[in-house]
This record gives sequence, structure tokens and C-alpha cells, in this order.
Amino acid sequence: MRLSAYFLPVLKETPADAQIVSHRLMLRAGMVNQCASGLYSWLPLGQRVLSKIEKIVADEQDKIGCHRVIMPTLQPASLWQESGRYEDYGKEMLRVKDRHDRDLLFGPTNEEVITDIVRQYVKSYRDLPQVLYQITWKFRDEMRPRFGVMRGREFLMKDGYSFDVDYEGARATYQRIFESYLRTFNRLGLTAIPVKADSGAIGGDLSHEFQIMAETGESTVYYDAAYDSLTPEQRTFDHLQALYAAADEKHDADNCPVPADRLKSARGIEVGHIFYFGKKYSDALNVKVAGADGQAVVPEMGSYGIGVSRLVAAIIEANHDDAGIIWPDAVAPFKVALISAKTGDEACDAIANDIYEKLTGAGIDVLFDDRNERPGAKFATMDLIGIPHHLIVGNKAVQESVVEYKNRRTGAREMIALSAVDGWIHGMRG
Ligand code: 5CA
Repeated sequence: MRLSAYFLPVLKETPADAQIVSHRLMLRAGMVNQCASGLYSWLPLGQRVLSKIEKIVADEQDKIGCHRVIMPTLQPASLWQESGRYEDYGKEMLRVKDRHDRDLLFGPTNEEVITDIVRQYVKSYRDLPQVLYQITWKFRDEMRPRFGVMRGREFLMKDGYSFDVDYEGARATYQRIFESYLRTFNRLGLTAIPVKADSGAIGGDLSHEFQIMAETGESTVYYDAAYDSLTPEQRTFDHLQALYAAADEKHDADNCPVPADRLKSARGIEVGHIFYFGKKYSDALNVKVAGADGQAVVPEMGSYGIGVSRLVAAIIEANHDDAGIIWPDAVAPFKVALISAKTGDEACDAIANDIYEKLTGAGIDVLFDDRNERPGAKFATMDLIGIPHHLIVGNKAVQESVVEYKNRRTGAREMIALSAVDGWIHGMRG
């Protein structure tokens, strides 16, 4: 992408009303634009990050045998009247009427719709287990939308729903998804702590939130200090279950099993939430499948959410410095920033253009700053928007046949001979 032709409305001023660093940086980097309270447009740079995260989330779901669907954003009230949630959900649910005066709602979550699908098609225990998921925009008329996309009213969620014939199966599915969540967040460059949680409006008695530790987080979590020294191999369902970690509302200070000197508390960002709730919806919607013995069984269900748009902000909270965002490679909007420090100089332009063609030819996402701007402004922009690898083409490219490489995260710099650029590009592909 040539920056001269791109749509990247970076802001010089720090927006006054943005309270947390991720919100400030998303506005300054031209990733999002506020349309109304809790409603954001995703501009090209933000859209790139969001769809990279979405891809990784979907990929990890597919790997464990979940199947992707798309359900409507507008749902009939009748399904929610069947489950009994239509009245319960309260003001967070946006209710609308169609031209025939029928009651609809903008889906805040999809247990009812998916259960209705399964009751129509799944007739035998042989068709189970099954996990279906979607990645779609939800609407919740939050009382206090704040911190940008962190707590929006419309937000992108991955929501998955599991159906099993019995409790053991449902527990095994829960565990499989729990562990895949750890891998998902890991691929996004985050370490999530799974904490025991309340199941709220979704229901059920087994629930975990996945929390990213950050001072700006809205949640308080309590956990055993042993968490801090876990190796990746130790982050299994059984091991994590054995250690104590609980969300604020689940933590009972008087009966906490962790000795006081090992109990830690921290602020966290809830990026995922999973629930096992048995037959709550399958009973209410009268779902029955034939069991192995011919008797009808009501499937056991769970639901599994990931806040995809919230993750963009959470990743920034965990990856930034004074100069701006520092994207992990896996979700960076562009992997390489190519900066021409002498735009207008024919020899320099020729070298920069040549490297640009090679990078795009190799399939690498590159943002090429070919604008007629001061080099300092160019460097600052690439730092602000967080591109992880910078290549700078300046005087030395012409005089000494070298370009400068800067690693955005470490700040480390090195010179690369023009003759070695091909090899460097090859390495970037890996
Ligand atoms: N049906 C279940 C799981 S599919 C469900 O709705 N769970 S949830 O309410 O916990 O939401 C799942 C995830 O969506 C949360 O963990 C959070 O990361 C994200 N989320 C929830 N509300 C918002 C919001 N207002 N803005 C941004 N993300 C949100």
C-alpha cells in the first residue's frame, strides 16, 4: 500500500475525551471514528487489524472441529418469549417493530436462534456433539458505553454454541474449547488468565472469563501468585482448574482457599467468557433427540464468547509505548513499513520503489510512505500506527548501498546491504 494513496487520517492532537491509552491511540492512528455513543466506524487501518484477529479466532475454532455459520442480527421476539428471556433481558436489548407490527430485537447473543436451528435438524444422538459458531456484530444498549471499542454498544463477537448428549460430553467440549481459547489468545500475543466467573444473563453454573491483565481493565480478578510462573505447558484445563483464580463477584474473601501471602489481585480486561448451562435453552425450546437406547434426550449446551472488537483495544493496552502502538506481527495491519527518507531524489525513489515491488511480490503486507513529507514525520507516523518492522531508504542507500532496519518493539537498528534485501524479505515471509 502506498501511503500517498491510502486513507489514514492520523490525528496530531490527543483526543481530550478518550480516557484510556488504547482509545486514544486508536483515534490518533486513524483506526476508528466515533459515529455516536458506543458506535464506531472501522477505518481502513482498524479494519485490517480487526479482520486479522477475526481470522485467527476462526482458524482456532475450525481446528477443534467447530463449524462457522451466520445468523441474522435481527431476531423475532417470539423465540425469546419461548426461552423466557424476552422480559428478563431488560433495557440492554434493543427492541424494534417491523412494518407488520411484529416484535423484533437486535441480537445481543444467540442462544435462542441456534437452539431453534438444532431442534429443526438434529434428530439423533449420532448427530452430536456439535459446535456451531459465528463472528457477527451484536448490539447491547449498554448503560455506560466507554473506552471506545472496549465497551461499545455495537461490537464484534465470536459466539459459539455446543450441543452434547450428556453431561460428560458437555464437560469434555467445554474443556476442549477452554484450551483452544488459551491457544487463540496466545497467537494474538496475549496471556489470558481464565478465572471462575458468574454466568449472569446467560445462565448456568460453570463459567470462566478469560482476562488480560491491564491497569485500565474494568474487571477485578483474584488469583494465586503461582499463576505468574506457569510455563505454557502448564496452562491446561486441569492444572488451571486446580489453581485459584476468580472474578470479583465470585471471590469470597472469607472462604478463599489461597493463603493471604499468595493471593494477588489485579485489574483485567475480559476478552472471552464461556458458559456451561446444561438444558436451560434446550428444555425451554423443547429440543429432543433420540438417544442410543431409543429414549428421547434433551441435549446439554454451552456457549462460548470472544470479544473480537474488544481484543483490538486489549492488544493495544498490552502493546504500546510513548510513541504509539506496537503490534504483534500476527495482527499487524502491515508487517513492514517502508520509509523513503528522500522522496523526490531520483536514485533514492528508484531503490525504494524496487524494494516496494519486491515486498508486495513476496505477498508481504507493506505500507510504503512515499509522501513528500519530512522524514521525522514519516518515522513518527509509522511508530504511532505500530508497524513492527521498518525499512528506511535514505542517503546511504544511494551512497553505500545499504538500507536501515528498525525493530519497532526493541528499537534495535541494523544496516542491511541492498544485496541482502532479498534474503531479508524471504525471512519476513516465514
Ligand atoms: N452468549 C455468550 C457467549 S457466546 C455471551 O454473550 N457472553 S458475553 O456476554 O460474556 O460476551 C462475550 C464477550 O463479548 C465478552 O467476554 C467480551 O469480551 C465481549 N463483550 C461483551 N460486551 C461487550 C461490549 N459492550 N463491548 C465490547 N465487547 C463486549
